[in-house]
Amino acid sequence: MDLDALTKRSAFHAKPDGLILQYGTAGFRTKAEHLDHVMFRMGLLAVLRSKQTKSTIGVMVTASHNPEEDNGVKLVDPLGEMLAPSWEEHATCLANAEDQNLQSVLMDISEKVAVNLHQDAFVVIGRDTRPSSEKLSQSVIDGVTVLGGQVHDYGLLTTPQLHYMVYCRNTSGQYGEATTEGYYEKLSKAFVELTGQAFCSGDDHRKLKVDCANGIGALKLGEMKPYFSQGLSVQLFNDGSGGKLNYFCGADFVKTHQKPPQGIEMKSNERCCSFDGDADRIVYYYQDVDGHFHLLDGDKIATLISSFLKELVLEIGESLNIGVVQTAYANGSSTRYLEEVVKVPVYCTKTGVKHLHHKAQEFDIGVYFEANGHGTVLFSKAAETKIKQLAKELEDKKSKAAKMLENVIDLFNQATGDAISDMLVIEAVLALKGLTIQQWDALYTDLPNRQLKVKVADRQVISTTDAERQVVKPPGLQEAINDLVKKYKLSRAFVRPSGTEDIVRVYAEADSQESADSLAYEVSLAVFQLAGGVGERPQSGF
Ligand code: 16G
Ligand code: MG
Repeated sequence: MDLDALTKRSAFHAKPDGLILQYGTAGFRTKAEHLDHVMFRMGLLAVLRSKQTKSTIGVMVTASHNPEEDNGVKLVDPLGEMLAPSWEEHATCLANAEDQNLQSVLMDISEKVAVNLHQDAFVVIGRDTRPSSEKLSQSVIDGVTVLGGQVHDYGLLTTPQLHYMVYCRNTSGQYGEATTEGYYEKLSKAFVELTGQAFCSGDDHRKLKVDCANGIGALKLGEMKPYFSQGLSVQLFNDGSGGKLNYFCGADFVKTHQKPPQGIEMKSNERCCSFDGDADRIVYYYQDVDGHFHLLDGDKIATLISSFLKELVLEIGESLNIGVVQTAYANGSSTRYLEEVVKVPVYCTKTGVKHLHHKAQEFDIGVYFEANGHGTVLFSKAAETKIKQLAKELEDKKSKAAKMLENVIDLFNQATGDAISDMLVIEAVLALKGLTIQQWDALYTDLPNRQLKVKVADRQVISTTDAERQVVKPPGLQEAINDLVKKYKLSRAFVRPSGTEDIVRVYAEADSQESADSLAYEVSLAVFQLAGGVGERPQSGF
């Protein structure tokens, strides 16, 4: 390690005085103008991680669904997974080190994790379409190269595409070819093969309108379209040519406001979906003939996909266990439907993909989705081998189902939730089962719910347990929530400190929208009073 070079280079990426940032649920995230030094340092850290794991590491520059002025960075581990939790601490230490201590903090980390500094390092980089992303990714490259690491800069990519590249590179191409064409070909081939079995009544079934949040999804889905045009015709909206990123559009906007994005022409009963700014989330929706908006979120997606997988598993007659993983935000009706109708075990973890992903790895087939539309399906190696073997056998019902499962394995981005790959799976399932979006929506009815935010002086005064469903601190808050919940029918409420914003989130559901709104409001007040609320008191009425 050339420490002189490091000192010289880091002077170009000075840390602003007094700025403290935390590697949160999905990496660092804040206003773009505060991130240059963090990018440089994450380049350094990626080199250490690469040396330690003797693998290619990914660095993604994006702030996902957050406003265009924000940016962020996260590291991708060798199998396309989120950075290991113990390294999140190293990331935070390194990002917050004062300039004059940078060297020693870096050496400290190398010692702690026992990095062989002579090992080669390889880092791949991707970025979203934010105006600040190009320059920030240059700072990452600067960090990698100053420590002698090799870089491949993919330029513009969706977050899941970068995860895919990392996974491909660390499995010597077995998972797929580590190029965008490789990604397009792998997914499209599986999609076209899978839907080839579907009976398609009329062209309408093959049409889908996609709101791309004015983000990277537009570019990449646009490139990919011709690869699967046989099976599906997509029409892109909010493609970045006019509007602003994530502004009144995208999956997060649609989910939180429960209304259609701007910039999309919706006719009644037409199937539409929205990606978020880096294309790792997706939600579906339609407007009925009376003009009512219907949202089909991550829970509805998990339900559709689990039922389909369960049927195929029964068909092949192998004892593969399926588990569904959700978070506390999952609508109570979805959990009930999964357990009672689909008859699959459901588990709840803390918010954040890494927690769901980890739990889903315990099953032969692990389906995980957050209500916000982030999720995928993981197949264990053993399940995959069994399925592939069966698919090779003589043509019969069993091998046909196995062949379909094989396509599903190829279609899902096994590294992480992916809006493009989820979209293709959903479209395939709808086509194969001959379901309209209305029929899918009618599988169960969501309990009315409401999410609110409360500002407090320090959100860390709240700590939770039981996958964030119970508060342990501050004293008295859980008791207050319990008392409020008792006042309403079919009700449930929880609060948790956000991992990405300086606020506390409140969730409530109940038998009517009025009750859900009123419960959410009352719980917000309790948080405000018992957890050090600041600014204006929560208001009722929405
Ligand atoms: C991040 C997470 C997402 C989670 C959200 C919660 C990843 C890749 N993304 O966007 O899964 O739902 O944070 O945000 O893990 P919150 O803590 O502010 O509610
Ligand atoms: Mg995202």
